[in-house]
Amino acid sequence: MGTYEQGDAVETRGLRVATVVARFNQHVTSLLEDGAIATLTAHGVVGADAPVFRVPGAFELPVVAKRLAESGEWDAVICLGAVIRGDTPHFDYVAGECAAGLTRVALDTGVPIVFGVLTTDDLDQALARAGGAEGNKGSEAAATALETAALLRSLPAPRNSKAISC
Ligand code: INI
Repeated sequence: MGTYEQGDAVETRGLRVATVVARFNQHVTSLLEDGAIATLTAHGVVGADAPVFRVPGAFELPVVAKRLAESGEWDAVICLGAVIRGDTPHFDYVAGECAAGLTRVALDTGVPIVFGVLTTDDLDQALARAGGAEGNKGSEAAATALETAALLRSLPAPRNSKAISC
């Protein structure tokens, strides 16, 4: 499995990052949340600049991410969930629609929406990625959010954002 390398020094001062956590498979997602918050805290993104919101399951992540992104309050939104295959075809719908929805929100709003959703065959694989042998995907999601938000902040604004209406 690939590993995530933190990019060069990221200027995180002043960044505001919201996290949305799915309660489904909470024993896994709470570990992802711990990892994400620890990484945000290590970069000085804390308190009111790093609120956590909860949704029932991964399927609900896109609609809440969209509202947060559209508010203009947040430089990035981290979405955390755990979709575990088990025996049900529900997995494919939940995981697929969640991923597609989050991608759409990011591209529609221009706000980085980070996909910190585990999609695994079983619980052991999920736990391995939630602070176990394979690292913590929540922590990686937070590092991705900070790096991407800082990069976007340093880039020229889109042309149409400078339009003045008369
Ligand atoms: N939600 C998850 O976050 N993970 C799952 O593994 C899961 N499974 O397997 O069903 C799941 N289902 C609930 C779904 O996200 C919605 O909350 C539900 O369908 C209501 O819209």
